[in-house]
Amino acid sequence: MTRRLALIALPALVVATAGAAAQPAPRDLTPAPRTVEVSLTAAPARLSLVPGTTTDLLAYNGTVPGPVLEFREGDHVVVHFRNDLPVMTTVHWHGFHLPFPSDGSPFHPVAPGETYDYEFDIPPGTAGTYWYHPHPDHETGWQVAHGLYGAIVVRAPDDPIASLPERVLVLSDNRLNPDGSLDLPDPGSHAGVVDRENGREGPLLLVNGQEMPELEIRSGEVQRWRIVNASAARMYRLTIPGHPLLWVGTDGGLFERPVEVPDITVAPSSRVEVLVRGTDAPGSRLVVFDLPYDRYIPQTRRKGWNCPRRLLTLRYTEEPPRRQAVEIPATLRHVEPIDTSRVTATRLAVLTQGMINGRMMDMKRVDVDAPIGATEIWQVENLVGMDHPFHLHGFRFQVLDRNGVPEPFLAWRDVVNVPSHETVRFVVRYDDFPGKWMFHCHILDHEDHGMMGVLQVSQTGEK
Ligand SMILES: [Cu+2]
Repeated sequence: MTRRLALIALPALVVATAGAAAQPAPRDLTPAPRTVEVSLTAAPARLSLVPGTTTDLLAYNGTVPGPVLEFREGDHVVVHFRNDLPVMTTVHWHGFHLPFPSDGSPFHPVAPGETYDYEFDIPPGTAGTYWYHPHPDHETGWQVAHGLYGAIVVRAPDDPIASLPERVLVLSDNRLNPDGSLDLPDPGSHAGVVDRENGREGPLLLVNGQEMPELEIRSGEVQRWRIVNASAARMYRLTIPGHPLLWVGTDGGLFERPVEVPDITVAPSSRVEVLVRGTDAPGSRLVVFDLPYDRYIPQTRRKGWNCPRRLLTLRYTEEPPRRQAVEIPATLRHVEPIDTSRVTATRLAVLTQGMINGRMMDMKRVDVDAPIGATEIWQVENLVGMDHPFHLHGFRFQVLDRNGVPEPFLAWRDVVNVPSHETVRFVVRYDDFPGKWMFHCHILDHEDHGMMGVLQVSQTGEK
């Protein structure tokens, strides 16, 4: 409560409109080749999320979402972070394989007024869509609800669809009071309990910080959409009526082959890449929807969960259709399977409401100890009546099977949704970077209330 009062007492420094397009990257501070050096500041900001009102938020470099950061495989990255918030924070580089001190986990908090340099290399083969957000102990949901999140694009030198026009779409949702302030109920109230159980959701759906933005497409064009689910708890099921989606990638980049789907589910914190083919006539418009997805226990299902929600308008330009058909390569890249013959342990993570393996998070405890270089299987079992998206820090993984059904194609992931009463197995190799790596439910309210554990990866013989 004191934290909230302190925040309101601060002057809101920026009054601006959150932008529809993705925010441009900050200036690169170094001329050095293959090095990206940027400044990132988290600070209070007064922005307009809904026309006619303003909301006191927290923002990276003054915008919600924060700037899109762009790196290339092989880059060395330095982010000079400054915490101008009235509260402790961190910046977690979601999905990145990097040294432990740069993970931005609760083990490396940054106090108000302090700075912290995050420094890491972008490994070859990791081109994809990632994102950054705070990860302080117990406060992640509160800080993300205030606007602290941003997308990252990592590019490969040999991307076979690099020539397609591209959009970065950061999805988030929120709940505002009539005066524009954030609706954050008292944790002890009924609404607070429902938020804690469900994960906080709201009816205000934002794409790059804007409600129902209009995106342009030219008839005959194929666009590449990189979609980030930055919501605390909302599961999106995207569909473009009359337009099948060509699903080409997930958290860690492209698949080997595109997969055609009528709609696509994006769990909290995960990312997808889809190709959208503009098959309608010039000048036409249509609405892109978020379809219902039942991830809830019946007692706390939010009202209206079973109604499709409008997400954005796709507007065809008046230009004549592109005459030349756009060819999508049948093979996008080679995805090397992790060698399961080298597996030395299977880790069991049993998910119940608010707990993993019957325990709540304790920063002083190590839940799983593994040697560096080990290949392991994680078996994640969800014993309860709602979905839990499971995220592992530091190491990307490949899903092997779901309820014993082999995964139909290889994909690099760092989060996998584990539906109610289902079991997912994935394989992971801890190929570098000793440290303490979090694994947790990415419904932020669940994570903040302790649905998290610590994987310690050690040099052999080190403890
Ligand atoms: Cu959960």
